[in-house]
Amino acid sequence: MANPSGQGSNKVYSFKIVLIGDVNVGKTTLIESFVSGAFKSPEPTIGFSNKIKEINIGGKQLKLSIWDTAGQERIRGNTARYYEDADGIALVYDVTERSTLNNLVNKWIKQMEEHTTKEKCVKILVGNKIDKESERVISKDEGKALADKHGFLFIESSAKIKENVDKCFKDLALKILDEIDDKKPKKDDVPEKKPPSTPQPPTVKPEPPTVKPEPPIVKPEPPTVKIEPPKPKSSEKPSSYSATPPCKRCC
Ligand SMILES: Nc1nc2c(ncn2[C@@H]2O[C@H](COP(=O)(O)OP(=O)(O)O)[C@@H](O)[C@H]2O)c(=O)[nH]1
Ligand SMILES: [Mg+2]
Repeated sequence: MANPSGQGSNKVYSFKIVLIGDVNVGKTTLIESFVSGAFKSPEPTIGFSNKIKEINIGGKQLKLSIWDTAGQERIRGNTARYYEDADGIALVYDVTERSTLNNLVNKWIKQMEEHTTKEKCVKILVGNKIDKESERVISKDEGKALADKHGFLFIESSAKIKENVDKCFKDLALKILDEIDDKKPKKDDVPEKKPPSTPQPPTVKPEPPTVKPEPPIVKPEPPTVKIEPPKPKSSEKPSSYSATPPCKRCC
């Protein structure tokens, strides 16, 4: 969820929004009123379901997948799946029933914190049924103080007379969009461009040549055999033999 799809102005942002709070506070009626615009007494929600509503905010196309549930008992076992990947959560109470606000504090907020998977999940506290002003037991200031304490957005609504119903979902969606924009690097966050540096000599050390030097080829010298004249035998008398042939005239 929260992933824009498409190009340029055709981008569609998909957000998952879940509603939590006690049975009978008006969650299903709020969704019906926002999605279809009609107020009707709905059947009590069994398990959980989701409705899709496409809206345009500030030129941005949003596809809201709004998840609805009955009381905590009904979503037990699927609780993690219900909260998983939620971009926004509406915590609803009935301004005429104190226990519904107490249960948000003691039960629903804890469960939400335990199961929310997205770090930047936006929450809005919704005090519903303000059309029953004469029966009101929770003041606007008390609701606002609780929202401020937890860092939630705050709104009071009436699903019956359709007061602040659209605003409730639009305020939530707008804040989710803000959070997405916060994640994008801002102009100031862009790291300065470094001037092109002068090319540095490579730091890689030249490897020694792997070729083993060949041993020098030694040319065998021709054998220096000395031819000595034959030695006269010691027993032999020196002869008058001469290598020179005898002269035919005088000898
Ligand atoms: N007077 C009044 N009744 C409401 C309002 N919202 C819901 N209801 C009624 O409260 C009852 C419970 O509403 P429902 O949406 O089923 O509550 P959920 O259990 O939280 O989903 C129904 O009878 C609704 O018609 C509201 O703003 N004002
Ligand atoms: Mg319901």
